[in-house]
Amino acid sequence: FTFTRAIVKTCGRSMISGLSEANLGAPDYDTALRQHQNYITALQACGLDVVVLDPDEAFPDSTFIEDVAVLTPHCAIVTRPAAPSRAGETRSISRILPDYFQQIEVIHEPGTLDGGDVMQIGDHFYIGLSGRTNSEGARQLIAILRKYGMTGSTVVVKEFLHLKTGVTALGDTTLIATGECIERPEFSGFAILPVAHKEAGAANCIRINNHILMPAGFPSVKALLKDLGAETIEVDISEFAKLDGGLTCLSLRF
Ligand code: CIR
Repeated sequence: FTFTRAIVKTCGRSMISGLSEANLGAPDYDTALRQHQNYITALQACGLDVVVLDPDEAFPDSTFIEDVAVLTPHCAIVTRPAAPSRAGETRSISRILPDYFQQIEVIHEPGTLDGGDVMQIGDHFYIGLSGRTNSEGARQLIAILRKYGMTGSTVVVKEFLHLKTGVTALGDTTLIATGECIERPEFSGFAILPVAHKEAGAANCIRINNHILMPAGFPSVKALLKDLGAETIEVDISEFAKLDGGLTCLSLRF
């Protein structure tokens, strides 16, 4: 959970036609831009040097940059997003990653993988098998991780868009989870902070250095994290939630 940098991508006006199952209406672009700026400020408050990429109007969902790459201490992996409208998003990240990583790997057809399905805890990566990530994508990622001395395993995801929609790591031994992710046998060795359905959005938090970023508007989860003694920073991402996006999706951290 020690990071020094993050990459984010500013949302473009086309975001209003991004993919969504949320039924919360279209996002307001100006509010989203402001929220994105606040998100960057929060990452900086955690001590990160933030690289801000320009918006790309051709890709309405490209602000959810977490999905196009998996960053590890030993290599970067360019993913292969399953949503047809997002497939071309990998081009711009492929150009940038060599500035920061010597080893670049790629997920190939017929594998599909979204970074939102990948939860790293130390040298181990939990990979959600979701509507976006297939078993071939997970198999390729595990093979790449092994090559660099890391490990991966799969977790079936049924209720959520991505694994990290339902569970994120607050530390090496603690997860915050909701719905089906609370009971998954794969996570039985962890202490789990359970999040009720009505605050499910708060299961997507980001632990960075000594801070935990959490989405604004979830008072009981905030209280729970406070009891843990964690230093939390709340960020309002209501406009991104309208596109099924959480806090983690908006950045790549390394
Ligand atoms: C999509 O459906 O691909 C975007 N509207 C939301 C992606 C959210 N990403 C994430 O959870 N990692």
